[in-house]
Amino acid sequence: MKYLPISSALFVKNRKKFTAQMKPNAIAVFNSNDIYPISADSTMPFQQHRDIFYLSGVDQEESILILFPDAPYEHQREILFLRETNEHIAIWEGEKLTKERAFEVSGIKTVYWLSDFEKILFELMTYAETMYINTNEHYRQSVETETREARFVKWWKEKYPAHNVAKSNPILQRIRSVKEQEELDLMQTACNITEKGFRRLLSFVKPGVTEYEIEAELIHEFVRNRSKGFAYTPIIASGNNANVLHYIENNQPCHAGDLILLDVAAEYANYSSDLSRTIPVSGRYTDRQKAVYNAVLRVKNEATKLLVPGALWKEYHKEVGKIMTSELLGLGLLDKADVQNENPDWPAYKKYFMHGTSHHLGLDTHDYGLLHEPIKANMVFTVEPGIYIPAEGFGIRLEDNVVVQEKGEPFNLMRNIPIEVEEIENLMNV
Ligand SMILES: [Mn+2]
Repeated sequence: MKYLPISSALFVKNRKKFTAQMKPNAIAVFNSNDIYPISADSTMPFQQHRDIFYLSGVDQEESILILFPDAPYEHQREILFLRETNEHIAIWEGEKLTKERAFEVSGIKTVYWLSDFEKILFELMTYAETMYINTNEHYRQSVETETREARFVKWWKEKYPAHNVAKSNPILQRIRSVKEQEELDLMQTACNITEKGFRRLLSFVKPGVTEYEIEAELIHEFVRNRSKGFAYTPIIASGNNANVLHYIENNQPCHAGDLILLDVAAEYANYSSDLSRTIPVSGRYTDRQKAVYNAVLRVKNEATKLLVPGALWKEYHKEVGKIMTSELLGLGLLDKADVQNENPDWPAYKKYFMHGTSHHLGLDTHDYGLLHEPIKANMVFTVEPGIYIPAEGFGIRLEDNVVVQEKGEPFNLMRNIPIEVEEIENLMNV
């Protein structure tokens, strides 16, 4: 891990929030992700399952967490199982968590090796009435492989068919969406690393650079600041590539006069940041580019103000749609008839702005959060309107990450990342 140690107090709090919502006499189990194979003996870099990380801080494969708050004996209420390590294994595999180190990371006193898991689980199951299984109910999930968690759930239910089953996911969605101060600090760090990468670009971009050279500048800056890299696959889209919403080829040269849409951001300690900026290859926006840019910026600023406690997700998007519609009328991209005749299920503005304005942000880039429940303080959202005009050869998206406040406007974690036209032009022309 490149990130600095995180206080175990965060994970202690997170577990308390989870167990407070469990039914009486219930046991919950959480698994690490598998290390996914490529072929032969090569593997993808390990990515910890965000739920076990959130509840324990353990960032290692083949780990299992048990929570059983009503277990008869105190040492059975929180248990970690880890892959066995010793001095010999450390020589080959590098350092893995020892039992002592696992306690420091997680605050969990009872730590066993994985080989003891089935035996200890059996004893606990004889006391428990309900088993909390961890399924993935994220609104955008689409998983084709069987995760280690899913494999375990299958085995667990088959082995213990007489227990009641309950779902961990709604509890996790609810508690993970409201961030603790420690989490906001980690997310601010991720945003600060992203800022360094973006500033580095501003002095690097000029006509003739390729999209992948820009990607290389970013990864260099991210890793040297303790990030493991991009929080999500980066989009570096010059000219009309910006109008392909999920353009990730990043293999084209950037031409004078074009814009580059950058949707690029660093992770830190498994927390995502999520930035979009749109900059001119030549260091100056044309008047038309500037007009569209400032329209997108106004929509972003107005939309941000709507993210307040009690706001409803669907209403929020409707309101942003109205703001966007008025900007598109101002730019001459829509006329009054387009709006009067619009289909309420696919309003006219969607021709130029076809994606959502916001999503939860946290340990996942599209983070947990129950979208049918009102917005709460300390939720973190992206705000990312865009206007895409293939006929004019450019698309513009601007995206910041903001924290909903108890009172007043959201706090912008990206307040220091240049966004005004003048500031970007000045920094590109030093
Ligand atoms: Mn986003």
